Amino acid sequence: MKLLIVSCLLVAALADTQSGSSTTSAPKPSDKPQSFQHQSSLKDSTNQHLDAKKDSSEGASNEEYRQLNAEEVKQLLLKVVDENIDKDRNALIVADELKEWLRVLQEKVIQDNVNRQWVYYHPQTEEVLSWEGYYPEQKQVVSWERYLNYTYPDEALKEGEPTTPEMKEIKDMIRRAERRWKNADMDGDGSLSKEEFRDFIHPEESQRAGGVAVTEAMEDMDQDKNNEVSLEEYMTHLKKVSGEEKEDPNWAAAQQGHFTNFLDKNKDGSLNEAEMREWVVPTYDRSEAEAWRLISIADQDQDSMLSRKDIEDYHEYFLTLLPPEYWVQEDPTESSRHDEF
Ligand SMILES: [Ca+2]
Ligand SMILES: [Ca+2]
Ligand SMILES: [Ca+2]
Ligand SMILES: [Ca+2]
Repeated sequence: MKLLIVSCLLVAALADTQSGSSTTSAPKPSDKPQSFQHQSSLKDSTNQHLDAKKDSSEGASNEEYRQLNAEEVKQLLLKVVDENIDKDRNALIVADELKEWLRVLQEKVIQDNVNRQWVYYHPQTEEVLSWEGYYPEQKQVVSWERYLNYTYPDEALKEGEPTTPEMKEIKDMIRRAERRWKNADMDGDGSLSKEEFRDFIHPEESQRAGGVAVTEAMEDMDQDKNNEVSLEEYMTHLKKVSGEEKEDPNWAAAQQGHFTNFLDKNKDGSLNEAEMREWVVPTYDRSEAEAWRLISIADQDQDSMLSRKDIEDYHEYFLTLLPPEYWVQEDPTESSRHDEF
């Protein structure tokens, strides 16, 4: 779960940003526009499953991750800046350097999540004919049946009408998962390869597979079922998925402003499917947008670059530049722990 908390932070950090803003007074972290987050997607149920398994193996000695103090955060940040971000070692950070690092981090979070879940389902090796048709290839796949059996209780997999509200909810989840599965299954053989599985877990990361994430977002948010998400429906959703940042008095106004000025392109007061798609599966480069947002916050001499001092002075805005391993305890089940950046 800890990794997931970080991934939420990171995804939120790679949020939409109003372009061209060069304000001199820095916005508060709570003013940051909210990027799309799933509220009741199948991801959550799968992750609960994984967490339950992990908790039982770790027992009660499961410590909370350590809170870093401000000085430690600054030192870590500068270390990351020097070792990972400042590629040309000139002690100045330009947008491209920041963008590349944000991209590396986002990819790592997604790949870790995919790896973790992939291993959980114990993929099986299948022999498939290569595209030339001559040499059989070994391919690891997870079948839909295996996914079902490993994710949901037996009772939910029985035929017939659900008997309790909880069962109905799980059955709805399974229907949603099946739609996602078919959407990710590019060759239509009923099983997912690891590449297909990535589109299943993170459809919002792919222009090809992203349509299903837009459909799910519509279903979650469009309460009056008019195929548009009104400002009110949007705010209701954000309140459900966001954490303590919503307690900040500026938060609601900032989110409403983002809806009106940025997401609602045709200014009719609600989000149609195309506008929802641009929010959920944006076509613009989120890493680049976030890089410029960070520069606009901390660039004290307005030269479009960040010095080490800029980052030190505004360190609380740069926490998302820390790689996930600084935030989580060593997890022996983490298979990709030793990935090199
Ligand atoms: Ca540099
Ligand atoms: Ca397949
Ligand atoms: Ca609506
Ligand atoms: Ca609109």
